[in-house]
Amino acid sequence: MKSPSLLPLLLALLFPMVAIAADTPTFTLVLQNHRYVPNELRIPAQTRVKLEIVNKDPTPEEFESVDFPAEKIVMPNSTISVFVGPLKPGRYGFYGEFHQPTAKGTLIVE
Ligand SMILES: [Cu+2]
Repeated sequence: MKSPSLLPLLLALLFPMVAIAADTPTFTLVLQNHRYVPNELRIPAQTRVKLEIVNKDPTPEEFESVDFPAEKIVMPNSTISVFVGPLKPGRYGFYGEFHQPTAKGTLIVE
């Protein structure tokens, strides 16, 4: 049987998740011709951010960094989400493991 007294509990359980999801700053990187666009992305320091990586190329790529923990495959014509940070201010390189000569970029954390 449903009781009205459950409502505050449900709200308390659900609302923090909604608030966290809504407050996560989100940035988009597009892979096109095996390059990241933009190849420099400014994100806020000491903040967990969500990167949406859109692969417009007809081949898979792997978003990867040695400067922060990240390694995730992006299939052709697909989008993935990667959570990054919180990071200290600075410059953090990333690359596409499958096309390293061209697919490189920098997170500028400030
Ligand atoms: Cu890798």
